[in-house]
Amino acid sequence: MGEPPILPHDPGCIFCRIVAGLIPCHKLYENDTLICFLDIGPVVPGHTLVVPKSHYHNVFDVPAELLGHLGQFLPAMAKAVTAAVEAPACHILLNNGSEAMQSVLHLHYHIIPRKRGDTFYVPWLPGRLDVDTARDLIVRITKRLEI
Ligand code: DGP
Repeated sequence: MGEPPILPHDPGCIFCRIVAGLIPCHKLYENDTLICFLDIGPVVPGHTLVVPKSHYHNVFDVPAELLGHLGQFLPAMAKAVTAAVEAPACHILLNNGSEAMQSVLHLHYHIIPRKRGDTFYVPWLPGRLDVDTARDLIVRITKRLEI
């Protein structure tokens, strides 16, 4: 048996401290790669966080393989959470950067079960996509796409 791998870790990060067992949480599940626990400030009952054990800021710096693990895992936890609170739907949401409402700078997904008429409100105010803007964006985005 070898030593367990040393994960990227930030001692000042609240989620790293939860992963290390230094701060308690209401844990739902964990494996070698990730941990799931109830959000301390649920926007609706069942609001759950899926958190990789390694410290990465967000999808801009997380290795693709880890993101793959998280992506494969998410449907099972989302199904369990929504079924447990008898919700027909859920958000699987990732705030990617401070300006996008990420307050804990350790990558995580929110699972937020949704029911018709619930109290969670997302102020999503659609604008209008005009043709010139769309053409300009297609050029600017596709020339930066590194795949
Ligand atoms: P975000 O804004 O996407 O970074 O969401 C961070 C979430 O983490 C927020 O909904 C509250 C939750 N949270 C912050 N600190 C703690 C904690 O110590 N324990 C738990 N369970 N959740 C936390």
